[in-house]
Amino acid sequence: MSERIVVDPITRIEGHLRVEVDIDENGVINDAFSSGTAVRGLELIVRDRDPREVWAYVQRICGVCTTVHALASIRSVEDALQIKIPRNAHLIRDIMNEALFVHDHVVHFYHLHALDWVDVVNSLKADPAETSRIAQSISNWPKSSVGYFTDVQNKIKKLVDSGQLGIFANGYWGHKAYKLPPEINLLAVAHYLEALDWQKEIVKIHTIFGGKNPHPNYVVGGMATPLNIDGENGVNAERLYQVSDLIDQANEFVNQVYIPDLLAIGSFYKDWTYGGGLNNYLCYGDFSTTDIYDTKNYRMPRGIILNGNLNEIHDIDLKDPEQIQEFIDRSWYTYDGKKFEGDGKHPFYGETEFNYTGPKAPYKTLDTDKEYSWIKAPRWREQPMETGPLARLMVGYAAGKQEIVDIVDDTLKRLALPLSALQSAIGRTIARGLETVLITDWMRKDMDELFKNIKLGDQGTLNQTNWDPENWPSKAQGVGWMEAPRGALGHWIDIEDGKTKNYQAVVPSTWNASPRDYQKKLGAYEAALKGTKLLNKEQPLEIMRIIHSFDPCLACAVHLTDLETKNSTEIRLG
Ligand code: NFE
Ligand code: MG
Repeated sequence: MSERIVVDPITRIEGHLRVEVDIDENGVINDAFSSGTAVRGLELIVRDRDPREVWAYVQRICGVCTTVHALASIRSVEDALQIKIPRNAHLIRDIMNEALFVHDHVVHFYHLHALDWVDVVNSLKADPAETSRIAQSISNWPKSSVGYFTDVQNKIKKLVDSGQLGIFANGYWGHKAYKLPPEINLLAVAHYLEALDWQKEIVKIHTIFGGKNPHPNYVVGGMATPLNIDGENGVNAERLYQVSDLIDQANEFVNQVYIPDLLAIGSFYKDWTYGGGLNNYLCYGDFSTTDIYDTKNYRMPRGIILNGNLNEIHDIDLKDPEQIQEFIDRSWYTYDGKKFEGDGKHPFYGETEFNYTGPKAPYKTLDTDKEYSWIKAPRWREQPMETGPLARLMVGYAAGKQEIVDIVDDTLKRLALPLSALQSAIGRTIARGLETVLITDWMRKDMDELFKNIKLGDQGTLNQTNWDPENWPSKAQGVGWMEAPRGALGHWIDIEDGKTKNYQAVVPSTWNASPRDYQKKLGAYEAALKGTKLLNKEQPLEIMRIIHSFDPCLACAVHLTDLETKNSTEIRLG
């Protein structure tokens, strides 16, 4: 006997995700279905446009990863037209992406994920003096006095007494799966509030280099950043030092608040080993110390790991039609107006043709034996893949990248855990924290190099050779790849007679949230849910923990919302 549990929408994510699971009589999940319930058609909107302006449209795929689609887009055009960018532009692009990662990961940890592990209401039972003692024992962060934590606790008490929890509403407070002592809960809630303040500062790096945030300015051939070191206008010395200070502040926050909290919380959940899943990891790699085409000199190495076998790293060719393909067997699309079993398309030949065959709203459950998602199923050589922080760390570890090996080994030693423990929801969350430490450090190094170049007299940020469509070949294809906070991101462009003929984005959350394929191989979320026991099916906290550990972004995954689709916010028990 199995019972269907539906969570729709999954909250504290970007966009609309629905999860349906079947549980057995013991509450263990024996099957799972991940469904994107909104559709975007941005790939259609850019057709026939000038390839050089596509970035500004596709950047609107998402308001969370606010820069990555612009960057992947201009990289695809530069690849097609063989445009090389100046060193300063490469550095500025990387600093902006690094700033995004740090912002995104901190916001994910505190605001989108922590409350799956932290019981806000339980923090009222804490002794603020003990919280203060713990805080000072794990970090030098100055805000750690008894008075400070007492004030935070009083704020929460007022919220709870008013019956209106505001930003903390709708949590499963008191659920048996919460394991933290009240003092650690109070510490985490205090930092939840501090991180809200902190996050609005770091994005100023984007406003300085890219004019605004969200959605800063990019340009094919470099960056639209007017470096003018001694000038009154443009990005002058004062502005550059502002970026430099923000980088130092990010470094402090990550190392003195985020990481100590992560390890303190993680140490209480070491035996919560659910949520591993596929053990297939995909990383395109990024953060090159030279340029993006030099894939051997990535700080985040490129590669694929299959079935958790760290002894073998498979290479990826994004242009090989046999490797990356999107399948639509279980998704609401057609290819060439039809559906063929097992017909995958490489993104250069990809199509975005909608074909909704699901139930009419309101419905109780999706017809999960047939098509059930607006998300396609990307596969690498027909294998489903997990992408994102855990995948990057696994590939980097397997590749023997020293700084990755060191931080992973050191952390596992501190937590007294084996490497295999990382293959879990909590492991994914730890991996995200560890890469944030590395990336914050790279951001400092990249900024130092930018300063050095400028001091040597190099203020160039743009290369406009080959900018005139008159000089372009009549046909050209290019791919822009990168690592985005949630994983491997690729944009494929097909240019004909100076216009965009076809455009496809295959996005991290498309990989992770993918439905089954024709071989019935589950997507990463689906696989990660299987085998997990729900302590209370009315409050499926375990589903939130596992799905949130991937940091889903459904806006990205399905790339305009279908105004016909109304989503309800309740959890439906089928
Ligand atoms: Ni909308 Fe995104 C990231 C991209 S999602 S957040 O990171 O690309 O998968
Ligand atoms: Mg797509």
